[in-house]
Amino acid sequence: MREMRSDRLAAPFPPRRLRIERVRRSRVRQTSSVAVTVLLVVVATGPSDAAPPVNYDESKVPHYTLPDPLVCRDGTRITTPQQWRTKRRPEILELFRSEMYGRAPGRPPEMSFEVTGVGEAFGGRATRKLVTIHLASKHARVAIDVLLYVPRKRQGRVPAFVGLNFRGNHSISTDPEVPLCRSWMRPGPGVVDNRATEATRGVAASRWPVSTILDHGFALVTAYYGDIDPDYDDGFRNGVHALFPPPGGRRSPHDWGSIAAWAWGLSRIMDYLETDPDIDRRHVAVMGHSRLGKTALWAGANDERFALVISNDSGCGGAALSRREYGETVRRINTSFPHWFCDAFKRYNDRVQDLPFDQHMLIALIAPRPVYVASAVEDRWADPRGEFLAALHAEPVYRLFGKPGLGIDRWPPVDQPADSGFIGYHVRHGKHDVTAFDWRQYLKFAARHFAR
Ligand code: GTR
Repeated sequence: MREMRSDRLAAPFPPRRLRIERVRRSRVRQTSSVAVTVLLVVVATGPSDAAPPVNYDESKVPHYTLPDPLVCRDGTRITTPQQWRTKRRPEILELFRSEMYGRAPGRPPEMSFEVTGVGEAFGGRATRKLVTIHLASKHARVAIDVLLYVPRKRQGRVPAFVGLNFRGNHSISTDPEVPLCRSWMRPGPGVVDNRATEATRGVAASRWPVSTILDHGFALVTAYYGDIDPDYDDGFRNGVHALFPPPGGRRSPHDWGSIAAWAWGLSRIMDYLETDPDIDRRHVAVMGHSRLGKTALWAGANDERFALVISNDSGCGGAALSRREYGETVRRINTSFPHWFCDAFKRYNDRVQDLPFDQHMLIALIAPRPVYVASAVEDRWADPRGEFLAALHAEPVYRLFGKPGLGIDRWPPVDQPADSGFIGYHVRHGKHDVTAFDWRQYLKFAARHFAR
């Protein structure tokens, strides 16, 4: 039995239930003085876009119908991998580009790679490489510092995990030879005047089990996401956006936001990896957590050189279905982070049911390459169940290629990964984070697929 809830494909969208919800809410306002006070405060402080309360109640998830990944806008049903590749996949990609993440440019006019340091790390188990990617156009110059740890015990080229980090390359381990990141950083412990200090060396080490990754024969490649685009709303003037100013300084509603910029940066890292003699370019997995999990999915959807894609707790705008409106919603994410998506995405703030896609189709764009979606049971903001359902509804596209998908059709119990097919999934115990448990599954999944 497939999981049958309000996530049916092809069932009509019944607007009645939503209307009932609205009526109920307005009644509460009339009868509760607390609600009236809250309303007055909101009016007095003036935010025009006060969002409805966050929904964590499964019974309040609206009924919805997901667009069928295998039916084109003109009604054509896709029945062969060839049709998917030439017709439906480009169509979906273009819809995500124009309506959600924004259209990114191609390679920059000037790009060069500078190896600034090679040494031993992790007690001689790894070769550490420091590489700077220099990007330039006639408008700006940008440098992205890439850190690689390559296992020294190896025969030939090695497969790799590549993922952006939140706090600088120096934060992923206590390796003293990694230069302190000098780029703009969001406020946080050990960050002074938006710059990292030595106090932040190694602070993200629990999310990056470098030794274990090396022991499994993989290289780890990482870069600070703020080197690509600082994570604040500056009207898209800094970071890699500065390389490509829009004509006349006027952005189109479909121009790239920050997630698209970070994903574009991952592709530039891939450009470098293709030139590195230690890396097996056919076996590069892209991985990311949270906003960088959204980024990993979008990078993998756009750039088929990523042979495997991992989304860790990516939530709204990542693996979670937008139509469920559980936890973080499209309206909320567009309000808190107006720079993450293209402006056209804001048109869907209050009408997600009109989106010409949902996030199952983002996952489907990765087919037939293996993809792994991970949730955490306490991470309700990211809608763990909605992440599972998106993975489940990507399956028809994998089946089109003759590839097994999840192998289950119900949300699995906590800590029981479904990893036998080409779509992996788990919901682990605990909070929004990347843990040793998560990495164990990714290493196993990647080792199995890359061994083929
Ligand atoms: C939250 C945001 C999420 C997620 C997270 C993160 O504030 O609402 O979408 O991306 O940040 O990236 O840590």
